Amino acid sequence: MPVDNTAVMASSEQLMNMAGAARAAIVDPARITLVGDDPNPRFELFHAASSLCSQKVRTVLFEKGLAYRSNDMIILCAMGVDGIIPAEHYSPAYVRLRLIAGRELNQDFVTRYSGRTSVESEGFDPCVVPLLIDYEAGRVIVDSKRICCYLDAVSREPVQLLCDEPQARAEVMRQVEIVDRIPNGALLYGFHPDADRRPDILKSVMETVYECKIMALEALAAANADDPALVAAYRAKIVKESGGKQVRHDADFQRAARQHTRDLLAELEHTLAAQSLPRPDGNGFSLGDVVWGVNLVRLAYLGLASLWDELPNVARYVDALVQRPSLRKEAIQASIDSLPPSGYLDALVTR
Ligand SMILES: N[C@@H](CCC(=O)N[C@@H](CS)C(=O)NCC(=O)O)C(=O)O
Repeated sequence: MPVDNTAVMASSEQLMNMAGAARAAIVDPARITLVGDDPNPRFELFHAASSLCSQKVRTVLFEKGLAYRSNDMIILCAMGVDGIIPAEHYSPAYVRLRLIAGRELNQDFVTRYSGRTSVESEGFDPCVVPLLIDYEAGRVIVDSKRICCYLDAVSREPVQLLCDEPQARAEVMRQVEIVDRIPNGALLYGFHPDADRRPDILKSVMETVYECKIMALEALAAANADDPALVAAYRAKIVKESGGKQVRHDADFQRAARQHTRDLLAELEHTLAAQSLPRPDGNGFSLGDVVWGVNLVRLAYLGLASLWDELPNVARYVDALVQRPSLRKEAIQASIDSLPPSGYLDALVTR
């Protein structure tokens, strides 16, 4: 992505201070690590091991061999003895970092829940991961799609994930946009009326997830009442999560989300059959393969690999993608390590 004129720059010292404050919300310091052998890396990532959007960014960082400071955040709220424990990415310091980055987006806050998380179609969610800091450029960047494109632009070696040739690049970006609009929120959080194959532990977490999120966000809005920008951010998030709560058990909504995903996979089958996507096992590995790879692993984890039972090209594509070391580590292994066990994911790995 070319560095645009609207890029919001900050001094390295200012960013270091803000990042330090955001890091302070991470309860277990063992989740703050250095990836690579640079003790003072150019990049710092706030993310979550389990998060699909974070997995996309980490896969790109892996492909590029880039060193970074990794802040693996807990993105679920929990009930403690003294009341609600907010997720770490809801902390005021982290949200302040997102608000800086959000100024580049030229988008209003999210105002509704659709089950999708695309910034372009839904607006800016100030309370999510991932977020990247580039200390050399003095920039904070949000939105996985933008972060991935940014990293590809600043570091062209050892693999270039977006090629220079305009037509091929446009096709890769078309795939990236398609994946960005998959209703992943609906598929992860929602209760499907017919065949809900999510792990039981996950289902039981999802029974109260929205209540916990809203309670935590209300408390944070009240505690930061003297900071209008933070309050507006928390209020926007409350609106979105309240929408999710309403449709969590809505059979029509859940069926539509799954059907939409089915349709996108059918479209992918046609694209692959026409061989207009580069092969993921060769030099042509692209950002499209990164985002499809991460998302197909997630669908498999949720027990939705049956969606490509009748799609032989997609099935072959999955088989090739799961061999890629970056996807094995950052999508498959990270999901195994951070999410409740799913026999469907195990089946994918042992194939
Ligand atoms: N468009 C954003 C979406 C970010 C997003 O929705 N992140 C999810 C994890 S994949 C999250 O942080 N969820 C926790 C929450 O909503 O509280 C991106 O691609 O970065």
